[in-house]
Amino acid sequence: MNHNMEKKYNPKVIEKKWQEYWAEHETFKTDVWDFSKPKYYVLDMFPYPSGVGLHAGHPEGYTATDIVSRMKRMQGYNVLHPMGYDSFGLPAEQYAVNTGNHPNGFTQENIKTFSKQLMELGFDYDWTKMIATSDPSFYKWTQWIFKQLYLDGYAKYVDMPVNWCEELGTVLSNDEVIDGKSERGGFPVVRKNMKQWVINQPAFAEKLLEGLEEIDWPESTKEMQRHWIGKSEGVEVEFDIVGGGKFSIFTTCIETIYGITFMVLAPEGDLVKELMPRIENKEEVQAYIEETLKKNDMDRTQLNKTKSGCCLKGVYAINPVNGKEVPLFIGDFVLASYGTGAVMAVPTHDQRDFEYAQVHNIPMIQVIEGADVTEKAFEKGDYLGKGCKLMNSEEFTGMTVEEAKPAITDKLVKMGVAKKTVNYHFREWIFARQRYWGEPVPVVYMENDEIHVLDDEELPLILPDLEDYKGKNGQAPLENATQWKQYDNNGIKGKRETSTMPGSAGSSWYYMRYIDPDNDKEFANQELLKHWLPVDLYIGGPEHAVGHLMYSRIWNRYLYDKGLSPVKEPFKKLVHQGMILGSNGIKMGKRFPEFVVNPSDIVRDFGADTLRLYEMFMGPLEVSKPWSQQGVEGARKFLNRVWTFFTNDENIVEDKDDTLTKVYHQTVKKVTSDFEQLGFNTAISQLMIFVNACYKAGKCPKEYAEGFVKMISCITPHIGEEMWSILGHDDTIAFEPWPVFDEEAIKEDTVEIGVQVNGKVKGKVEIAVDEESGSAIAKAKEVPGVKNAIDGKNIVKEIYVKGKIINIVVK
Ligand code: ANZ
Repeated sequence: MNHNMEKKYNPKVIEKKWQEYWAEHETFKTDVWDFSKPKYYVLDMFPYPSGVGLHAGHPEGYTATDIVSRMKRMQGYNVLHPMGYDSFGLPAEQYAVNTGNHPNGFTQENIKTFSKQLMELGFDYDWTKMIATSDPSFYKWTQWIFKQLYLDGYAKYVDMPVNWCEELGTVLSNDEVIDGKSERGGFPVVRKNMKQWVINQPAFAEKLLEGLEEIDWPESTKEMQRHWIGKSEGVEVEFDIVGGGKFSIFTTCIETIYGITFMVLAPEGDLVKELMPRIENKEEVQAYIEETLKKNDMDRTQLNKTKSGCCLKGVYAINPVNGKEVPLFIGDFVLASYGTGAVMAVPTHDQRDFEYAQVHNIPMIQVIEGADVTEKAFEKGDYLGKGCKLMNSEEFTGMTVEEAKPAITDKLVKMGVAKKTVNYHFREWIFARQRYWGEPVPVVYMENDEIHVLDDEELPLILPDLEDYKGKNGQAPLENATQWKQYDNNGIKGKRETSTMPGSAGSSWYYMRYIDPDNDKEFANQELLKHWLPVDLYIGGPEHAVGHLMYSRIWNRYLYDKGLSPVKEPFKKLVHQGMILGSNGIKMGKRFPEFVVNPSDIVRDFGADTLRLYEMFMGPLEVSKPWSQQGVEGARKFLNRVWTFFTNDENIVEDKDDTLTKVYHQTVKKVTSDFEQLGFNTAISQLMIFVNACYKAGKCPKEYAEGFVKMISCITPHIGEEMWSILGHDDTIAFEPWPVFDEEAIKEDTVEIGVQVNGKVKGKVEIAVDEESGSAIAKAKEVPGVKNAIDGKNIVKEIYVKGKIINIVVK
């Protein structure tokens, strides 16, 4: 029978057919309680359900995880591959402000559109496990985890300087501020003191650093996290003040202590206030302090800023190593919030100190040899050279920097004026926003000023409806919820917190909830978490390197320490996909709307399988690559070619002749290992080689055809399923065993190796893999180029490195 000969590849029909089949049969529903197979948890960074739907970048990472999850399922794993929505956030809120409608309606609409689009791409998500962070049954547990953080002292309500953005009417975290402007919108951000909810991230700094050592993440991402944590080892030294009092400084370069010519205090620090009565130029100092308070940390610490400040006239400190009196200054480059809020300044060996000293005419003492004290030295970065010797440093003169560090520290420790310390640049995570569309913080400020955290039975604390979603005068919109705000329960009276949690709250633990999304007793069953964590493979954009990927590590580590997460690190392997650029090589976006590709258009015109295949064939997953419509057409052509060959039953033969054996096994081997390593473009190249070989052979043994269809079905599942059924199977291909390869069949029986004469390549020779040295060399000598080179010469030596090279030495 030849029933398929005439049937053309029609993705419209088969894609719909198989999407319906998978939905109807719940093909990809994971029984999380089935522990009989090994587990594999593969995770995508879930999208924010924006109003514009999927963009061309979404299918890239999602297809990558889809391929891996399909292969793992065929390899016998119980695979969990869920999808959900990071659905709290600013755009929905702005929509509410503009239209007066509740942001939830808008969000639900967007979620529907996204889910429909994702289903049209044929991803093997278990939709029964879908979550949305704005869903009360989800945020109940976000609030619950926050509550635990509060009860354990990690979430605190403190008065602190925050990044305030007037335009956005909210506080921003440090990573939402770039160059003194809001990341979103580019509005000015100022420092302002406010009572804030914060999470004590520095408490986890050391554990987070250690954890990085055990995970398979891009080194660049780990480095960004280390940098963000900013561990700094140094010494705290106490300085006496002439006429009474003392203060401490923090330095990482104690070896330069003989080079101190002044000290600088943070202008906003308490010490300056205490010293005020003794300061001769009070007005000048006061004016400078006020000036400083207007600036944010970024403006203050950037290297290229001028070193403003002023002297505290009449006040001197005493250098403990030599009793020298040194003047005190204030300068905004010293932050009250880092170290001790005071520095010893060594203008010869620190660039900021150097610039400050130049502006304020302060003398300099060089204490390290070889570092010439000019701006040039700083440009070269060699002013604190490794291995350089100390000078002008009493008994330490002549020691290297490395020797002097511990020696000087020892001396100061013995004098009782110093101790070794570690500082982290890592700050508290500001955990409240003056916004509506976020999780309410489940606390009440009681009439006696104490904080009452809600009982578990009161969770979720549901976001109330508002008539006006805009906060007045920068106040939280929930201030408008006059009824809701008032709390009166069991004799406890007070006012609810009206700010909400930041966007990163729900995404800090969502991957745990997928495992047990309907649990209403706990955030997830512990036995299930033990079985399913860690996530085996996590794919998402590099823009989350220090935000989401740091916060979720912190929440997990907290839960781990508490015995509520089974793993120290939640994401075992992490990969960032590259960006899909417009065909003009520029990021797709509003600037060049004509270059924006809508994945749904490609699905409509070419089919989902073509889109999937194309995005995987564009280049290595991790690199950014430009869109090419020709490439899309090429992908579609390849699928036509595949379809034409494998659905023609005249081409598929029962008996195996050996023509395709080698290329088939090579293909299985390469595709398997490429899929493991996420090398999809090279796997596709190999599949193309196989298809070409099939055309050349004119027929293909059924076993190989089936193996091929299984492999390609991971990339292009609809055509895969359809071809599988045409090959005579009734069931989905999803659980068919993954093809295996035979190493014997791949073994090359001949190799081509280079032949050198006196170290120069003169030609190549084909020999058997196990060729004897004597006959290999004899064959090599027959190669024309080699023959010429040795003709009439005296052969001194003949070397044969098996399977690699032959070298003939002549005189
Ligand atoms: C003297 C010195 C000499 C320094 C020298 C450096 C080079 P990290 O690595 O970031 O920890 N410092 C200390 N506290 C500060 C604060 N609150 N605001 C601004 N700067 C502060 O940097 C530590 C160095 O930064 C310290 O070492 C101190 O300057 C400065 F040749 O002390 B150093």
